[in-house]
Amino acid sequence: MTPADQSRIHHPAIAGRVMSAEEAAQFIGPGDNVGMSGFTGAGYPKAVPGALVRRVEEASARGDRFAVSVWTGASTAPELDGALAAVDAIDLRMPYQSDPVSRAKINAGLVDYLDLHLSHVAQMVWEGAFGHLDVAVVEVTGVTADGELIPSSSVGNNKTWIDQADRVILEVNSWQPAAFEGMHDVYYGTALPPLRKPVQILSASDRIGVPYLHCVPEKIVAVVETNTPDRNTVFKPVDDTSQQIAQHLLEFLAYEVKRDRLPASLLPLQSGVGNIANAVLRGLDGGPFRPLTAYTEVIQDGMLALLRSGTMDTISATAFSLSEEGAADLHANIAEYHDRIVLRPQEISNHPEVIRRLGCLAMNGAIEADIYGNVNSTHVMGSSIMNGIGGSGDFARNAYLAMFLTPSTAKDGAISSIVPMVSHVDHTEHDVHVIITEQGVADLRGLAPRRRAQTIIDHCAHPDYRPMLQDYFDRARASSAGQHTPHLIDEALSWHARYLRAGTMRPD
Ligand code: 0RQ
Repeated sequence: MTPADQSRIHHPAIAGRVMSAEEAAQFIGPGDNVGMSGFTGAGYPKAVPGALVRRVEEASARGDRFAVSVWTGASTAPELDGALAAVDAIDLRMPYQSDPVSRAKINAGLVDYLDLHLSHVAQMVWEGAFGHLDVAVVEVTGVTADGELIPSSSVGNNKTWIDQADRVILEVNSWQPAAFEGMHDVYYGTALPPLRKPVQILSASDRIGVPYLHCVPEKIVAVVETNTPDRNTVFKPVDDTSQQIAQHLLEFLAYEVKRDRLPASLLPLQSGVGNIANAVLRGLDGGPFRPLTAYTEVIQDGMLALLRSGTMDTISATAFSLSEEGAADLHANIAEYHDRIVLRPQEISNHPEVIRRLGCLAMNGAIEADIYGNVNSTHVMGSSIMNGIGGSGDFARNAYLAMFLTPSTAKDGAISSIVPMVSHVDHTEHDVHVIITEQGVADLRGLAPRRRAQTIIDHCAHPDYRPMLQDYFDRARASSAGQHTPHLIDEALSWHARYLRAGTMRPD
């Protein structure tokens, strides 16, 4: 617990509600809808979820079931998602998760999961689509003397949780830098139609809100002090495949600049998280495109490095997702970063209107793509969820250029990521402009379906699978009933069926 003289809570009435996590967890009851902070492992509550797990275990020892619905910004950490899922304390989870324990429970049919566009969540909660929010559990960096809440390393849906919940539990985490104050931009001008007004963001650096979350002090039933790091994002070393994908993307962007289809400083970047995104960001550092900006969801290490080197000017996002070294760099050099980073609520960081206006260049991962350009980002073999659509749909559907990046094979080559027909569709052929694998780039703009198919087979498929895809496409063209998007419908998903049966899509 933070010593009193270093307390981050400067409002006397709110300071009077400091208590243990165990006491705070008593404000959460079975069947409650609980809105928790947290986005890609940043700014999630660190103490109350563990105390809730202990309550659930006690209830279970008495033979009682204790489960809640957990609503967040996006993914959290093992001590929240994993720990609650492990004791079967989650009835319904939304809008995004990436935890292995939680994933297993969802895929076993034990947890209902709503996999939502992240920009949609707040408005659906405001309109009451998921019922009433009982409790908010929100990590903040501090509380000002006026009772304003200084947000933490993610904003996510916190404004909505605090506004909508009957009861608010705060976790005040003194591990987060006090100097975060002033970095956030919380926009309170949102409304449901027909009262909605334009969101006046004309560049990534624009601030249209206030740096604090508002909450009437009477709603704050408990405050728990913590001093606990965010989950560290562990990056695998950039491998050859990621590097090749990054290289193809950078060459493609250079070509677009050369053709005067993009400005030399590009357009605001949106980047998903992970190994490939990291390789792309690294490749941009010190390169010819500058000064870059980002209008994105998540700031990972590679983006901080771009700010530090001066390659990038400003980043607008809703959360950090940093490694231990990245967080140490942010904390040590916060003064330098402070005015060049804006963290916003996710309904604004992912707002379709703003993404379309700014002309974002969206770069997201894919599980598989089909020869006509439909992309599956979420499901393995049609039925099992991996993570969720997250913000990829918000950006892809509205981006100036929607690019999807994936290795051409998965599971040591047993699976081709390019298939005749995706087993699940997240991004339709209408929303996908460019597909990039380590084999090359398929620029689908201006191509009718049959030309798209040939381009994807030629440029993106792995050589081991290219002849199989060509054979499928040739036979479909020869015998399909319709020649606009030729398919052999009874064979289209046979590759997936074969993997499920034989453990490989490869021919005998
Ligand atoms: O599984 O670890 O069990 O082997 O999928 O694949 O190659 O490590 O790639 O971590 O970049 O994830 C689409 C899932 C890619 C991610 C996806 C298996 C593969 C591995 C992960 P294992 P990789 P990545 C910003 C935007 C949606 C959300 C989004 C994602 C695992 O990018 O969740 O974009 N995107 N958000 O083996 C079967 C295939 C497969 C496959 C990969 N074809 N068939 N399994 N895998 N391809 C962030 C937010 O919105 C919060």
